Amino acid sequence: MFDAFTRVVSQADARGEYLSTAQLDALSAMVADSNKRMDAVNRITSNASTIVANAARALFAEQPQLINPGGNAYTSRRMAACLRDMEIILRYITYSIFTGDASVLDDRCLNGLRETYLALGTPGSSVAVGVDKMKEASLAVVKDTTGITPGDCNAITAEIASYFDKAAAAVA
Ligand code: PEB
Repeated sequence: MFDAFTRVVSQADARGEYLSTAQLDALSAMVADSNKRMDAVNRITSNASTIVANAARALFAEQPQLINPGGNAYTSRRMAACLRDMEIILRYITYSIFTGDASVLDDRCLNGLRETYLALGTPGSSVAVGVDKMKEASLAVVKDTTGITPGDCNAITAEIASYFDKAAAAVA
């Protein structure tokens, strides 16, 4: 598991080189902007259950066959498993946003997930739609300017979007 700092160190070490100016500048920019990162993690974390519930509701409204008899989220046991899966994915995405690196999401959540869904007969493409809905909801809470000093959040929101896209692509 890497974060943005250890990843750069690992890459430099693999080449036997000192950290480059470009690497130091990039990390320095990341530190300078870290309040945005912390705010984003905090906002998504504090709204996690709403984000998951609304995304699931929207997914089932679009794909009602999932909750009809015989569907992949039919019975409360499967519904609970589905909501839990979405919550797990969102949690690992918040870790990646915090560390500025996708490896925790890759290694501990997405690795083998496609195969797990195949084995379970759970439609990965539907999970991907759920993840996409969590992305929209999460970006909406992150971009909400109520009660904050407005600033340029394009870099952090693009990075956040990339973690959701990675999770959706891993199971689609
Ligand atoms: C992944 N999900 C399920 C299982 C596992 C995961 C390992 C099998 C064991 C169990 O049922 O608990 N676990 C999950 C995960 C990690 C992990 C992400 C990462 C670390 O350890 N059903 C739907 C929707 C979708 C869904 C499309 C969006 O209709 C999910 C939610 N996952 C779903 C369902 C099951 C499941 C299990 C319904 C139960 C499948 C079944 O038993 O039939």
